Amino acid sequence: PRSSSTFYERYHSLEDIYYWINRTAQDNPDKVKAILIGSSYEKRPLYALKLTLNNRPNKKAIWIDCGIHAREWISPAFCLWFVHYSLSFYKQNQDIANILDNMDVYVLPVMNPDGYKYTWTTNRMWRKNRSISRSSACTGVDLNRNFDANWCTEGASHEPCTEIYCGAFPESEPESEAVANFLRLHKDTVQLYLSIHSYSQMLLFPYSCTLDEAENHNDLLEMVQEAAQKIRRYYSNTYKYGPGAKTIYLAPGGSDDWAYNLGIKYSFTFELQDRGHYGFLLPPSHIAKACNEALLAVKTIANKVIEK
Ligand code: ING
Ligand code: ZN
Repeated sequence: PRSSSTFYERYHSLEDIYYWINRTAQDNPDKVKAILIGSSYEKRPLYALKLTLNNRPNKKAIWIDCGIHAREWISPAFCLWFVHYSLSFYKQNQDIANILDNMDVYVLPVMNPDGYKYTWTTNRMWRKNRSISRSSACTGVDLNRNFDANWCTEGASHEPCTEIYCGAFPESEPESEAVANFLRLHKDTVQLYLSIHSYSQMLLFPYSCTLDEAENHNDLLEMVQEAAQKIRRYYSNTYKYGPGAKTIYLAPGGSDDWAYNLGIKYSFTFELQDRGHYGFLLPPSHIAKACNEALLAVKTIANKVIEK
């Protein structure tokens, strides 16, 4: 018999997510702070939650962003899942306790609120943000091509009508600029960068913007390999892993490559479920498993970063 789904096993409108952010901060005043890091093209606030479950001094931090791409609904669902899990199971789960005792976690649930809203009201398959171009009738920049990492070379486009439009210049978009500004300010504490996408079930790391190997390639490879092995073992699911350019495709201007070049040496992009059957339209009944396996990957990688 199927039990009814919880809040975290459903997809939520942007308004509901803003309400949830506010409520989560209010209900946990000693553990959670909402930080306004900027605003979107259409002037919606970009709130990140900072989780501090242990007040130890000189802690390092993890950054997790979700919802860079509007139609990838499992991604914001994961950010909510992660925050809820952290607050609920800190006292019971060794892995999450070890992470939160050693690191603060910044979670940006929806990096592209204008696009997310648009997928709920107008076009479910929208990917980009909603910025209006000066040179074209087409709308939107691909925020994951708008960062300053081999910006707009092969794998991105100067044509505003494409899905991989890089924008007028690096960080031309308020959403990518806000994240970049925040990470520049906090680069000495943020040790692990995670960006959550879907779909295709992959654990990716730099570089995506070039075929060159990252300086700590072997470390990064070992981390995602262990995470993928655990997902196979505990969830019987397959995730590919490797550097973005060789595992998925050449893609310049991505946030993980940019964060890596900034000095955040543990930088990853996760592509969550599925492998294309439902694609972006992953049914709500799949949220729990998709989030739990991604959570296992986060735990595995974060705990390996802490050991380093
Ligand atoms: N995939 C990512 C994209 O932006 C990616 C792949 C990862 C690109 C890391 C750049 C850096 O195309 C999806 N599904 O969006
Ligand atoms: Zn994406």
